[in-house]
Amino acid sequence: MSDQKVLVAGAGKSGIAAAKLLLALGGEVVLYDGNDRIDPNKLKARFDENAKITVLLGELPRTGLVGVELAIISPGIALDAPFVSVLDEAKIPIWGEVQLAYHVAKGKLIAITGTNGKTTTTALTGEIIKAWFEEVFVVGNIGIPCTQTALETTERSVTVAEVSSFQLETIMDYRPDISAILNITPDHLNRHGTMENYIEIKERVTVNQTEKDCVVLNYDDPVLREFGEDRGLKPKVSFFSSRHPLEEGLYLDNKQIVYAHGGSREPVLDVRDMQLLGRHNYENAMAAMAIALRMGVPMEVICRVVKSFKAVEHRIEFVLERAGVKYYNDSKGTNPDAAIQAIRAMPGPTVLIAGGYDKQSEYDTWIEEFAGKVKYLVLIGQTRDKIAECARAHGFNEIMYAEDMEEAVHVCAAYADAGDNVLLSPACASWGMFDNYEQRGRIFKECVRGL
Ligand code: UMA
Repeated sequence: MSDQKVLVAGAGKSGIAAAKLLLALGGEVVLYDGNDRIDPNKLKARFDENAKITVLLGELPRTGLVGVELAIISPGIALDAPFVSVLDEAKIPIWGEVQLAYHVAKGKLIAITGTNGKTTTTALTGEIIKAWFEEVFVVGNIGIPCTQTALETTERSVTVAEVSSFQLETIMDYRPDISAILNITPDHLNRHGTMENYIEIKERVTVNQTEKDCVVLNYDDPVLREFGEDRGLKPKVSFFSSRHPLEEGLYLDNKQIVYAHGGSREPVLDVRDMQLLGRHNYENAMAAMAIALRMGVPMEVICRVVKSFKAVEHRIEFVLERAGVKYYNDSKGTNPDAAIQAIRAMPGPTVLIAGGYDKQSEYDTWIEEFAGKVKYLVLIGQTRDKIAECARAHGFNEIMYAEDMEEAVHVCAAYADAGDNVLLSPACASWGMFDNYEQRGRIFKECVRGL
């Protein structure tokens, strides 16, 4: 990549990390962002004074592409963004930021995707791998761009990456040694168009894998079961299941995780010894265990880490108890399916804060989960009216509106009785009111602590 002039699109975390990587490799960077309100001087100040970097903001002028040989695109940018057709016309190849990292990084790669649970599974897998290997990087959609650590990796490294559908859209020869697809339920359909397209993009994590590689799949997900049973699939398949005993793989039998292997069935872990709660988390744990087994980590090391692992921030995270009311932050519940898991995990009556950016999701199955659990629904954000209308259509009328998070938390505190739970689990993305789900979760926690 040395001496190449590369356009990096998007000046968020991924774009900055990709630009720094390209500069370190001796390239020249044109850093482009569609947001013309960004201060170009502040952006430039994030790089060395003499760095070979040009910043372009707003509409991309064709002249900005002179000499550009490659474009690296940030995950948040859809391929139908207007400037992408300019790149296509100029026949400039487009790689995702994750593909660039793959091109540069060394060592083993584990790539974890799925609609829900991938952050928890990535964090847990990272902990298990760290207990057995010396050089481990935990990166990707979890919050650290893959390009940020790519140059630090060596042949001895293991990179555990959470990869989103946004990131998989623009891979080229990306080939993880082990991939995992945890589940596929509707999400991001505003970007990917159809469910078929979304499924194809998720399954793309395996597209370059060979017989030497492995894919870990959820047997209970009909799409993934069929995918894993397809004889045309090249990587070896490891299934896990929380609903069916398996001949080979990890499955849940009542409270025991059982490892079925070569004709034997060995109970290896009692889920009551785990800190993580809920069936979805037992599935995440089994996926992480299957990955670690493929990496050669001994079962006793795996189980020790799984037992001690606590929930990640923003995923059904207990915040505090005040006046007998327990507050939980599930800001990572950014789609209805994830939000269903959070409602199911609540120990009793719940006042729920939801709403946000409209990803064209359907809310019916999520609202059906309210019965006997959700006492009041406090709505924020762009989707307020759509959710309220859907809730009323399902006979749920205990709905209140709040203008911001602070008001929402105060309404919850006023309406919750001792013994109730207050849960932020929006079923929507954060955009429009917040920069990202992390900021939304942190603001929620600040408001709760300020009560
Ligand atoms: N931008 C444009 N044109 C566009 C869209 C965006 O120029 O059409 C610019 C924006 O003005 C902004 C920049 O692109 O300056 C933002 O880039 P980005 O959205 O790719 O965000 P990053 O900061 O690089 O963060 C990304 C991931 N964000 C998204 O996928 C939206 C982060 O995942 C990830 O943690 C980070 O890379 C490191 O890998 C967040 C996310 O919401 C958590 N992911 C989705 C999810 O989990 O559901 C997929």
